[in-house]
Amino acid sequence: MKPPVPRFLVITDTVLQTRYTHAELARQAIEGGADGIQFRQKEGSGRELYRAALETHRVCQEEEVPLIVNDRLDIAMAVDAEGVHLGQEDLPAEVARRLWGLERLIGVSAHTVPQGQSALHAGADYIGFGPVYATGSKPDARPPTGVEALRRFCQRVPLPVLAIGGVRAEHVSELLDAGAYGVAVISAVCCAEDVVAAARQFVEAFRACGVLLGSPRSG
Ligand code: TZP
Ligand code: MG
Repeated sequence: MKPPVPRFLVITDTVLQTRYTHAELARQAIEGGADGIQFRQKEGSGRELYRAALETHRVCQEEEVPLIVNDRLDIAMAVDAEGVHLGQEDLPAEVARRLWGLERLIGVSAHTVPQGQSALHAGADYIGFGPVYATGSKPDARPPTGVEALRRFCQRVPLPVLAIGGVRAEHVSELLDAGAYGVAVISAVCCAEDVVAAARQFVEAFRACGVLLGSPRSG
């Protein structure tokens, strides 16, 4: 069965911090209450990515939290992940859907309403919209959209929207208020001194808005 779209997706990017592996980050983020993990590694051979994603998936499976692989449908399929996240320059979502079937999560990064609508028609399950705030984690990021652009996007694209880019726990309330379904976060969790505590702050911020996350550790 297809898992629910995560509301608090922690993206493990080991370029930004070198203390922990993807699997170690995933374990701590889940311990803190993340209800989804995205494996994101822009560099390395297919073999390296496969090994690291496989190890990360084992952790996610133990904890019953879905793993979504960024960019690479081949790696996502190879490790039997729960989903894949595709950018505008990656494989089209309809191709991923055709190759991988209806039971997997497919996320698409969208920056404009037409991109969001095509993702909807291509069979995407959710959208990553951003960067909403300034981010230091993506060298080729566009300028921040701000919260009002997120609000307009959410009004026009009837899919769950995860706000991404510079998101911190204190933003959760205004992002949900703008119509976001959830958030996707790298640095606020993965670069924190205490990864578990940083993730818990997000869980608390969701709870303060009346949103209880579905993960086994967020209760
Ligand atoms: N896509 C848009 S912004 C971004 C990605 C992958 C980086 C998000 O990282 P951070 O550290 O949460 O700003
Ligand atoms: Mg991508």
